[in-house]
Amino acid sequence: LQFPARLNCATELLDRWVEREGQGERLCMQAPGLRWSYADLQAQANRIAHVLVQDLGVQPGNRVLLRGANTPMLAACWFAIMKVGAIAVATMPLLRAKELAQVIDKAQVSHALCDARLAEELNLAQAQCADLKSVAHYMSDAADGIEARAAAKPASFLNVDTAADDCCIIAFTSGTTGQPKGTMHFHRDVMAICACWPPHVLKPVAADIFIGSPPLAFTFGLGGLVLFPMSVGASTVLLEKAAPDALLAAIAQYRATVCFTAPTAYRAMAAQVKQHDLSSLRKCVSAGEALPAATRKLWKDSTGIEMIDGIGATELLHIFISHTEEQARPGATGKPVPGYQACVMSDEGQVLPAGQVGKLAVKGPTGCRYLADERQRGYVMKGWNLTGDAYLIDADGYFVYQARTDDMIISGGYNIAGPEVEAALLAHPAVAECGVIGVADEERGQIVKAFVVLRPGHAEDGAMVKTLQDFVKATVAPYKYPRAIEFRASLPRTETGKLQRFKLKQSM
Ligand code: 3UK
Repeated sequence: LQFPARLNCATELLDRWVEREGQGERLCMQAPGLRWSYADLQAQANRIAHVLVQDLGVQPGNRVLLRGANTPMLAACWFAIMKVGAIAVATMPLLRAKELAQVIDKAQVSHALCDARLAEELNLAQAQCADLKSVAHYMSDAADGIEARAAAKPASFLNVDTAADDCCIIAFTSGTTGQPKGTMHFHRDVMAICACWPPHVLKPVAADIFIGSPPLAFTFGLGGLVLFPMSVGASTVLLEKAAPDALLAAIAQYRATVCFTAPTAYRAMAAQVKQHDLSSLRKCVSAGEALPAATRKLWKDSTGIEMIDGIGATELLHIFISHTEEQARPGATGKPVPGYQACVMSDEGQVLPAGQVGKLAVKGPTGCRYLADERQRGYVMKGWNLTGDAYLIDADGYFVYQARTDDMIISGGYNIAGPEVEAALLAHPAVAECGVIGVADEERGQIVKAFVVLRPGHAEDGAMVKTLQDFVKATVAPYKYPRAIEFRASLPRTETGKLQRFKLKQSM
């Protein structure tokens, strides 16, 4: 992949369609009650860029925090930040003041653009943060709100002439343990992810209508719901609320063709597809955590669609191992995305042969650059990014996910991957969701314990425990069966749909 030395991703993803391709009138973004063409988004981003420079004093290289649910205004603010050569620090809508303050301090955020409806926690954070000079609000009818200021500005803006390797994104990992880590990405990284996975795996076309649930502060959402559709001149639907039922209704309403969400959401949606017209849907992408074979099958049986699984990471910006629908192999994540290389390594850094479980190592046009964090040394070794996942490669070169390396369960001398036991449990019709962890045991070191959410109409009793244990023993090696099963009404998950195993462990 070659990029010119000077590159601004807003020029390539947004202005290009209006100025070079003469496609300004094409539909770009929709939300309830709103339809923006590429020209509309460009004009809005340009006006906000003027607000940033003239009213707020943002300079190239400044870090600008974004806070808001998925909306076209959030996307317009993101492009405005790119246009002025600043760095977008997008944050999850549910973050509280303390977490926002950590992000502001760590990333040395000087300015913030915030959905007025989420102002409170950021105000509390600002009171503790000396770096943060100004907070401006959008979705507000105040006279000093972003919309009012923007309306008074010209609709054209000359983008700052950034270098391809100027930083433009600081994305924070969710940080299940310890302080959240900021990862830096350049303008060329943004263009690199658009050039790798979409054309080789997703194969979107300009007529596609993208939709999904991941927040734009999660790079899965930024890529899937903004960058990828715009890289081919397609359109996107941005939903503030995208719980499974709302997402299904929106797919039908907007006649969406490409959906991005997490495995658990597909599982929940599969149970309700009958109530909705999903005939427009063409491609369904699953990422964030492993896609169990049972969930893939459930979705295929209920919609006829073969899902596209892909593993990505904030550190690598987007998906690096995946597969097309034709190459789908239940239980496997796929093969390295063209442009990326991947292998499985021993703890000593030796490349392991097929069939052996080890550490996933990835190399490609994007990679990890932690912002001032000593954990960089643990993540990147000799140019290989170590994602913290245990994988094996099967005889046909497919990468098969095992577990997060620190989640491997060691019981009676056996290594057991919790997700494999979860996948076995999820194949049982009574199981809605489950999570498997290792819990300390005097005799075996650890034992396998499953937390199970049952579908309505099933009894949480000893007979069900026995049924599920026997069911698992019938499909995986018997030593992996969950010796303990606890029923729960729900499981702890992050805003990105990931099971929080550490919370299950803490609850013991
Ligand atoms: C896990 C998966 C198995 C894996 C992400 C797509 O999830 C994303 O980024 P995060 O930084 O987490 C990274 C970690 O999540 N994971 C993600 N996808 C899969 N495990 N199968 C999968 N398909 O442990 C990985 O190391 O939150 C996903 C695009 C962009 C992203 N940032």
